[in-house]
Amino acid sequence: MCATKTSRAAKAAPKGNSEDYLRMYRQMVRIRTFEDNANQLYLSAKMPGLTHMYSGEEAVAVGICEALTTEDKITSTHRGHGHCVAKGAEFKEMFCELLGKAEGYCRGKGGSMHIADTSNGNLGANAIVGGSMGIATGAALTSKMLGKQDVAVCFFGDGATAQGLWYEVMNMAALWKLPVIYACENNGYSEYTKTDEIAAGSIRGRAEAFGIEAHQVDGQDVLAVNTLTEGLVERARKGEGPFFIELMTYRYHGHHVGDINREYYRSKAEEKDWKDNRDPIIRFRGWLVSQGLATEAEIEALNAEIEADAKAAVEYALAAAYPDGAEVDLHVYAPTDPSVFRPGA
Ligand SMILES: Cc1ncc(C[n+]2csc(CCOP(=O)(O)OP(=O)(O)O)c2C)c(N)n1
Ligand SMILES: [Mg+2]
Repeated sequence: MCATKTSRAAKAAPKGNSEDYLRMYRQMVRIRTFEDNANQLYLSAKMPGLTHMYSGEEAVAVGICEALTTEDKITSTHRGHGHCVAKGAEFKEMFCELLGKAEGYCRGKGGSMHIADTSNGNLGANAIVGGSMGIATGAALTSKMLGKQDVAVCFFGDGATAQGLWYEVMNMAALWKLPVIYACENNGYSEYTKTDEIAAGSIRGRAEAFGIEAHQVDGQDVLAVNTLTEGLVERARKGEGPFFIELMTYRYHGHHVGDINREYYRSKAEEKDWKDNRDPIIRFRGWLVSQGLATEAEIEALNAEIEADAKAAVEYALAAAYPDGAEVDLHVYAPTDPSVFRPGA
């Protein structure tokens, strides 16, 4: 089951009913379940290449994407499965993409680090750290030039703030008041290095230097993330953007699935503390039950249903066909007809 798709009209209904909360829980569990199954595929040597797990950061993607409509755009990172699921993607097409199968979102030619789902406004993951900053800013410029009210959210990590591109696009976005939200997932690490050891000053301060309103939020609290983002998205639609959000979060796995011996750069005690005391799914599950919005039995049933969906999608993807070798160049290069780049031409 995927999240209910929302048009802008439907989104006008205020948040706060049990359906919204349960959908957020479902989406976070779908991300965690997807990642657990993807990790298994890697460990059993059924998936080509490496992949970067989003487990632990679910409240960031879900809290933000739940504030967006299908027409709003996102750009994603090398750790992009969570963004893709949260923006409305289906397990089957995602697993097919990870396995290089023809029914994948990019016909198996993108893989984990380039997965895109333009039908849901996901302009794609990017293996180039910070590479999607220009794309999101361009999407926001397009929205403004076409007189639309679509917002673009740019997901990136703390390490990506070292990229010069961010400073170029923030300057442009601030000058032209573009409807873009820069969402920095600060998980404390850039590959195997603590961010504190490589980043001078505060990350928020860098956005503020361009006159951009900057916020920090607990990225393990889906409701806090969602409430903040809802407000900023509405203001961005009115031309009050751009905005910056620093989301304090943590990745549970290594930098990538092959990074299993991590003690030389972070302790097991630190990992345990985040998992035991700040897990976004456990926290939200407890809140749902305490508010009488779901029983433990209903939550267990939902978890089991999602697990079954994932297993079925994995089986489907494993059996699915690879793209035809004759199509190796198809859908890889941009169209050469320049008129496709001119709106209205
Ligand atoms: C331009 C570029 N430089 C370096 C790399 C190698 N690299 C891949 S991920 C990564 C760290 C990214 O850290 P962060 O932005 O914090 O994201 P996280 O992995 O923590 O989600 C680096 C340096 C790359 N892929 N692209
Ligand atoms: Mg990081």
